[in-house]
Amino acid sequence: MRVVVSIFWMVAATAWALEENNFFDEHFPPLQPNCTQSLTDLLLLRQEVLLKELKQAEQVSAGVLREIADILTDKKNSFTSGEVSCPGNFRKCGDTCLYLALDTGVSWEAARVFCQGLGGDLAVFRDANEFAEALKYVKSSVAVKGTPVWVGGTDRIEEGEWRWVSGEDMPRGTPFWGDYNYVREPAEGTSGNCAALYGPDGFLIHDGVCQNPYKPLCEIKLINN
Ligand SMILES: [Ca+2]
Repeated sequence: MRVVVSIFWMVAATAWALEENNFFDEHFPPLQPNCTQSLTDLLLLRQEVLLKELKQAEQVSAGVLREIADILTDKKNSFTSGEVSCPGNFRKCGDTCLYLALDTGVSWEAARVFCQGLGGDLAVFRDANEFAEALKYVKSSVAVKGTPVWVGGTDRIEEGEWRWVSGEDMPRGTPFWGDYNYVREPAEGTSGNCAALYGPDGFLIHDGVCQNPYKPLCEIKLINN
């Protein structure tokens, strides 16, 4: 019992001594203004780290967006710059695809069916540029300069009313139509109702006999044309 009482008094005395010497305050001081400052610094540091992370994420996102933009630009360029390929034996001429079937010699109507079987029709020339591009291709393709070539024009429905197979009116005169014996074509009347590129006249257009076996000049239009 004496031992227990002694221990109690020792503990009480120690507690009183600690209180008197401000032991607790020395080891666990109250918050000071500089502590608040440290907390502010910590929050600012955290904000700075977060901002850096955001900036890195932003840079990565910007990089990905640039890649996507480059791919889309390449796709757009390949689509608009004429890299769209022509099918089979067709060759790109200006804004369209042409195929001169040199192994085929048939009537104008059979030539048209032949081209339609390839997914196109006999070639038409909406302006002088298209005509020039087609002539360049035809002249580079034929070995025999006299080879006559069918194109998609006719006045079979009404004599003298020349129309493309696309339904549009055919232009007259230069640079499309040629001359025969110093007479401007078309000049064959009802005996010549189908349009042909006539080799001896530089492949300018002449009105030919529709049953003659000429070579089909087929055309397939490009998707964006
Ligand atoms: Ca005619």
